[in-house]
Amino acid sequence: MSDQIALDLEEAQELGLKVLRANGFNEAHARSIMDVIYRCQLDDCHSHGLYRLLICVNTVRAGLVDGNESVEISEPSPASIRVDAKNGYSLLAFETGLPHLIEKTKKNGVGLMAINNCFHFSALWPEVEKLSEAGLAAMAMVPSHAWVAPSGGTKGSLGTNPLAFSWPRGEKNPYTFDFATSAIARGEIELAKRAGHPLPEGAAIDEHGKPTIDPNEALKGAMLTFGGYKGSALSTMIELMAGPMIGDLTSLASLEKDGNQGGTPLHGEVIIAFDPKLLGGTDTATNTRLAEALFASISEQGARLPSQRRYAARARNLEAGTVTIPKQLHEDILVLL
Ligand code: NDP
Ligand code: PYC
Repeated sequence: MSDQIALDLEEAQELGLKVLRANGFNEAHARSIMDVIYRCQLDDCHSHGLYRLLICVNTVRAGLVDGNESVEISEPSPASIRVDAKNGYSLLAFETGLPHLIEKTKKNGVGLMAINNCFHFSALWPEVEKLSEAGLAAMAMVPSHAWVAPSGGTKGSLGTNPLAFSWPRGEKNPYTFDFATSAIARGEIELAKRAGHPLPEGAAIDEHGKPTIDPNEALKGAMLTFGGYKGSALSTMIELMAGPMIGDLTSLASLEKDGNQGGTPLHGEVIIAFDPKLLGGTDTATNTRLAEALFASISEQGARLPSQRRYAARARNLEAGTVTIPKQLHEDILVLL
């Protein structure tokens, strides 16, 4: 018998909204959170899909995140906006700031949105993808909790620090990637623990600094960066850009503030958008041709573009009208109502 259950698309969204409302999130927060959780589940991004409801509820029940606070927008400079999430989840802040970021980027060629004081649990691709739907290129980055050892070290200094990038392609799906700078995301370790599966080699060390594939030992020890010192440096850049540069916390400070309560990380996020039409000069047709020739050169040799798996999963799930999750996760979600 299968240990998976298929949920109707509407049923999955309604279930998530009900859980969030029942646990003290107002309508605006619940909808902005569920929008991203649903998009992830639809694209089979399981570590940041319906599983995240458990984390959201855990964090609100611990009295950490505010599910009712409104956000506040200010304008530190002509090309930037700041959205204070006031200890709410980042997603309402992002949604509120998005039209302002698009407007500024289309006016100045470059625009920056700093989100401050936000609890953050979500994947970043839905955000950069929305900017590409508006014809813009974009990057987004966040710290998390200091679970990741720097290359050459054995203790957590860095977060799992995802970096997302998206490039608009007109009517086609954008070229988008979104990955943790740790070898795997923390969410993958949590899912491996729930499923009783081992981790891939090279993702984590135990509390004594020895390599481990046991998710329980990894959660007590430290995670490793992808690409050795290169991932370590990229991750450090993200700490600086989405931390002190926008007046917010590093992953070290976020973990310290949490004080072992097991809450979602609390810090800032930075999103930078670019308008290729304004920055690329007048020959837009050549620019588009060059970019498309690059994508074709990658695909034509059998390599895949990032997000290709996601877009295929989206098409498949939309066609079926369902998303599929483990039965145990479904039961754990129902308990939250
Ligand atoms: P993955 O390793 O699953 O994927 C990373 C990216 O690489 C995706 O865009 C993926 O596309 C692409 N990719 C994977 N395999 C290939 C391949 N063979 N060829 C070309 N491209 C490929 O992601 P992670 O586990 O590192 O991260 C998962 C999610 O976790 C991200 O969405 C991230 O934002 C989120 N996260 C959030 C954090 C937070 O603090 N908010 C912290 C850390 C992670 P595809 O999806 O199509 O496979
Ligand atoms: O999967 O590493 C992760 C993560 C951290 C915060 C949200 N997701």
